[in-house]
Amino acid sequence: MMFIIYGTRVSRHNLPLERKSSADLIWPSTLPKVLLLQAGNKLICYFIANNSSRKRVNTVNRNRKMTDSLRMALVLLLTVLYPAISSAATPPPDRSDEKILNVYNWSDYIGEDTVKNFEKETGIKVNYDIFDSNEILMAKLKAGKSGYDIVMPSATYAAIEINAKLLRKIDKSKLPNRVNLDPKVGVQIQKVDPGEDYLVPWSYSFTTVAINAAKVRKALGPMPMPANPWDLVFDQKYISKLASCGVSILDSPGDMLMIELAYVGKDPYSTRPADYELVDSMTRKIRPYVTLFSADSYLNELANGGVCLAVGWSGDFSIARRRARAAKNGNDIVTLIPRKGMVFVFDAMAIPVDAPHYQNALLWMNYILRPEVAAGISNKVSTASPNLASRPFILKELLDDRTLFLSEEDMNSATPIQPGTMELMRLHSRAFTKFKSGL
Ligand code: N2P
Repeated sequence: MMFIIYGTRVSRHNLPLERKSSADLIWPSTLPKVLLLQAGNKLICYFIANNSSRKRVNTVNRNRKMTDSLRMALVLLLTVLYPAISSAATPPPDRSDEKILNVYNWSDYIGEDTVKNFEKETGIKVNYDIFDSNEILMAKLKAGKSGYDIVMPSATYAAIEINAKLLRKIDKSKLPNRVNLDPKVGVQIQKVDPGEDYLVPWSYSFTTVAINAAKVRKALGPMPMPANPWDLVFDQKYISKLASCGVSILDSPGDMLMIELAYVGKDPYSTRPADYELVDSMTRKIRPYVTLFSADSYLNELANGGVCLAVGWSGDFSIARRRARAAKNGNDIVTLIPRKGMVFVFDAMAIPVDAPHYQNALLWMNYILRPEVAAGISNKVSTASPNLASRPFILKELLDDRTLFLSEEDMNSATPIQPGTMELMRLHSRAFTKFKSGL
């Protein structure tokens, strides 16, 4: 039996040794006597000679005193087990010939025929799963072996994932259709992925607030609409009235905290505890009036009249508006554009470092970058496409919609993209859990 430790940071403290003094290390007799450690690119083998000492043997300078059987054991370890150990840092062998692609995307975020046409054209079977928050995606990537070949982080989170080496570099030579991208979009992506080595833009939208116009007017009674649309959500005076027709808060810690911090006049990327206390004292007051926390079903709730106000994504609001119109149910869904505090959301395709079907993932990316394919997605889910060449194929009603394709001025007023950090994510998540639980 062998005991193997994975990892790149090796120190004596990582070893299961009881250290009495520097010269006196006791190796528990219940543990195996051979250890393989990886330090950077170097493989180190520890041979536990007896109960009170250890000898280090590295791959270059083998201990000549080794017995034959030990040498045999080492050869076995190096040839059979080393590839398995190093797999934590290097991508697994590509299994693209299985003709499979596992995609993990947001809900309501793909065209009518996007998957079907790709399958027909390539013979690759697409397994399509959905998620509804960056935190869930991040947890999957951190746990590893998700099996996904394509994931869709938002830019701020993608920065953390790139730094944590959870994503694999893209072979850009396989993506000739990148020429179709809007260079302005490249500027945004470069904020989190300077060489555009890991991310291929999918779409952009805004986190803002939408209302069912008639229901909100009725619920507010004689009160006029506030000048700042965020007051409807964060000022007790308004939200207490709207609770009767339903209020949905976006179930996404990052988006909500950025909005809340901006609302109380603080930096949306703040890590100062005092700023979070300020947010806490505000959200505490409005918590009783929130009737739903959602990052997906809110769209239908808005369309069907289940809620009259929702914080969510501009593309989803447009889908809700279209669904309500198609159903002729009289619900007029209006996206509001606050002067400040909207969050600029940028989602991009990426390949997990351990994706099993890397080549298929590249085929998919290049396919999505075709103008008609990109337009097919935008036309279905109402998001602004980063694909400049797709513009001629995009429905005019969407192109003319200033709540989707924002004016330059509105665009500049939204909270810009910045690379996130684990600390920021933790602060956002903690504050949001407090808000949700009401504790
Ligand atoms: C979900 C679309 C928005 C995703 N339907 C935001 N990252």
